[in-house]
Amino acid sequence: MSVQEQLDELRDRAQGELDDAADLAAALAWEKAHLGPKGDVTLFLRGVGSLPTEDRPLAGRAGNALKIVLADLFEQRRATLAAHDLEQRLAADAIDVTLPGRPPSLGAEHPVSQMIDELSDIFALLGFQTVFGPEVETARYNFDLLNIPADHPARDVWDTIHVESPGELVLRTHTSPMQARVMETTQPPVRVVVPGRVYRYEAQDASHEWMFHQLEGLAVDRHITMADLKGTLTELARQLFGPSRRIRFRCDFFPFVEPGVDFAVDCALCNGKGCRVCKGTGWLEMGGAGMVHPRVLEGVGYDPARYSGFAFGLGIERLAMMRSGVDDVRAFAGNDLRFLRQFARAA
Ligand code: YSA
Repeated sequence: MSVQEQLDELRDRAQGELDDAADLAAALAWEKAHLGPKGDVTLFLRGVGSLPTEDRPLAGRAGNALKIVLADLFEQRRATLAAHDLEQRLAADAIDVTLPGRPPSLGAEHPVSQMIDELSDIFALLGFQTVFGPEVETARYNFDLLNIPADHPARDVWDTIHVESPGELVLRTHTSPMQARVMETTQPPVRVVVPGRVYRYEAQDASHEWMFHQLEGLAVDRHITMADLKGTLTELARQLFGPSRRIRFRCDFFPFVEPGVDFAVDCALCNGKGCRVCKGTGWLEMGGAGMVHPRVLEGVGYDPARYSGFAFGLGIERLAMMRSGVDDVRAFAGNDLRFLRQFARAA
């Protein structure tokens, strides 16, 4: 076979293979096989020196011409395949800008926050201002100023979570510490409600959480009596639950009141028949209350001979349970959107 025939055969074969290269990777492999340092065209050109002298000029020219032709063909094929590749990737990543957008999911106010707003509104109409206090509290406000000294057995019933051990700081076990904080900075008449989180190291069940919310209420003035306390909480129950829900006051003990009561409503979940939420009694305790103890008044510099007051602490989740028929207090902090969405109000 003459040199020219060899090169013609090489050119036909290389051209056929290049036409068959289906993608860029195959085209690059083709370039290496024919035009790379160990490619067949390169090897041919390197071998020209060993040909008979008379064949060398023709072989050299023809070999170089073939190299240029193949490099040209390669460049055209590479450009075609690269364009095709880009087209395919664009098609795969295509975004249809005419599709309607996904509506962002809007948050809604938590049922406990809704209850707090509602309670603040009701108490505002009764002349009470809403104020807030710290959740990390000193033992002085959480206990001492509430007539619960350090060695008093009543401290044990509060299931306290201590921030420092041993130490002065606790997570407040109730909103009552705000009674002293408000009175220390205000002169009577005082009428405040204090909503907020409280914490207790307590076993959980359908009506007990370890973190829950209370609403403290405090009224101090001349001539405040137990009738004012009962009237205020009765009005609250009417506003929240309507005229037919029964309410009950029973004697109870809290070191910071004298006398003290517990305030309950008949269980809305079983209509007073008895269930696991009201523990079969037909009543669910909403809060503790009473006439502010003279020692508490003295502790903040008020004269108990001149001023009297009532105070109460209500469980906000319990009120929301009775109001909306929720049968487990743990649902409020459970973070289940199916539960929470039922309370979403239209904006
Ligand atoms: C009493 C007299 C006052 O002059 C002022 C306030 C008080 C209330 C007192 N500070 C207190 O915390 N009483 S309490 O321990 O009985 O809690 C009050 C209310 O919080 C309960 O009636 C109940 O409704 C709610 N509660 C108590 N423990 C709870 C709870 N709610 C959910 N989970 C718990 N673990």
